[in-house]
Amino acid sequence: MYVSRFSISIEKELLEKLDKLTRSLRFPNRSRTIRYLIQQATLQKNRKENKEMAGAIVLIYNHHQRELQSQATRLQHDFHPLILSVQHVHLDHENCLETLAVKGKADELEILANLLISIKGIQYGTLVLTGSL
Ligand code: NI
Repeated sequence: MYVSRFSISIEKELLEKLDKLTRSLRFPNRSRTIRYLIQQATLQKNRKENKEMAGAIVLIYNHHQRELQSQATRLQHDFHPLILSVQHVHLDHENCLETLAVKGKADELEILANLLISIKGIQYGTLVLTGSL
């Protein structure tokens, strides 16, 4: 990948903030932090503009909860075009961790995630959108 160099002018306070951020993110240099900030801003913009995105829905639940698994499976079938894969891990005797790799319009992914997360008995759920396509 071709890398460009450029110089920027910013206030001293802002530069201190950039360095503080670089340290707290444990990035090796300012360039890495600026690259990260551009990626985050682009991600937010793409999400707002309902672009095609990829990511994961992560759920934790107790599999003894009645109806939960059949409800979750029904929903996953209803939204099957958005779901690329499902990984189910038995965390311990009761708890399961399910990770759905998803791809689709940001709004649709959000609807699917919220429907899954709001199923009675889901202890934890989150949607992570990492890239746009
Ligand atoms: Ni399980």
